[in-house]
Amino acid sequence: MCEGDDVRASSSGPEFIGEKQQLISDVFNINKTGDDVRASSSGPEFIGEKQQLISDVFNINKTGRQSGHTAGRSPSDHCSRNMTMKLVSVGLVLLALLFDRGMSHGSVLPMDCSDYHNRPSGVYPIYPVGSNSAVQVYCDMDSLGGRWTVFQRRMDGSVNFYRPWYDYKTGFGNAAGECWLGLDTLSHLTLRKNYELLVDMEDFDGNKVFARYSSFSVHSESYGFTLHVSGFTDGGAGDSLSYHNGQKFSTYDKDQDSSTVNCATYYTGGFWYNDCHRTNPNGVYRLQGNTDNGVIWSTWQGYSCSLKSISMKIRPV
Ligand SMILES: [Ca+2]
Repeated sequence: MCEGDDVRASSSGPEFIGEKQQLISDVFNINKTGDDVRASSSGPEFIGEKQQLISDVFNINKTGRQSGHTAGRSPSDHCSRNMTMKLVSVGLVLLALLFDRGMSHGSVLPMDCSDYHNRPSGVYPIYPVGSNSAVQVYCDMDSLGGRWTVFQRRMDGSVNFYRPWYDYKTGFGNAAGECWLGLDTLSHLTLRKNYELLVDMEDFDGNKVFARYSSFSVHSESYGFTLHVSGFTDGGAGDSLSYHNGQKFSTYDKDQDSSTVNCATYYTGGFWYNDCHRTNPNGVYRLQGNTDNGVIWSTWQGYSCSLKSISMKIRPV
């Protein structure tokens, strides 16, 4: 996952939502299973469910207190206690409704960036596998309709991408900057929903192009995090990724490529190498110049011209 400690201070909006969400979860102990909450939480009905839940809690509390402490109370004690409970109840309902307005329709825990609506691009928490799976990600709310969950980004060379299997499996970097979300999270997300993929890139002359794929998924670790990508649409970049379709992921300490050499070592990155690549987005970041192991998208800039920036992002279809 992407480390976001230094990012949280600058993302008060989403963090605040997350706190409210956690508070509500803690109060009502809902969504603890980590299963898909969307099916049972659609819009106004779910608000009604929460209100009922709040009423139930209120009644339980009231019943418990009354049964245990009825002796010696004056009518005014009873009255003020009821008033206090009603105020608490109203407060909780308002909190639940406020929380609900901040979230998307029918989703309590945002599973990915598509669950955030009418927000600017930035770092937000998502919950790929339930309430205990919070991950900070960068949400691209601008490109081609927005709501993209960024799982890979290069932009300034601030993060080393020549890393071992464990790092690519669990994620590294900074959600606000250069980042790899992690194969575990990618696999969890894409096995639960159908996703499309957008790859945005820019060269050092300021030219911007993209490649889009209508279907993208990553199989589980037991299948080597195999890449499945198809449905190419050209945004000027050409198709450098289909060559990697069906490949397992490889790092310098786990060679699962289709070459006699260790592609991850040879091209100084980690990727779904074949024999070896048509694109090397996790290669060495170069400020300028030709390189064999740079950040490459060959169908646009060839095999030796490293890009200024590239980001890979997914959105449910
Ligand atoms: Ca090999």
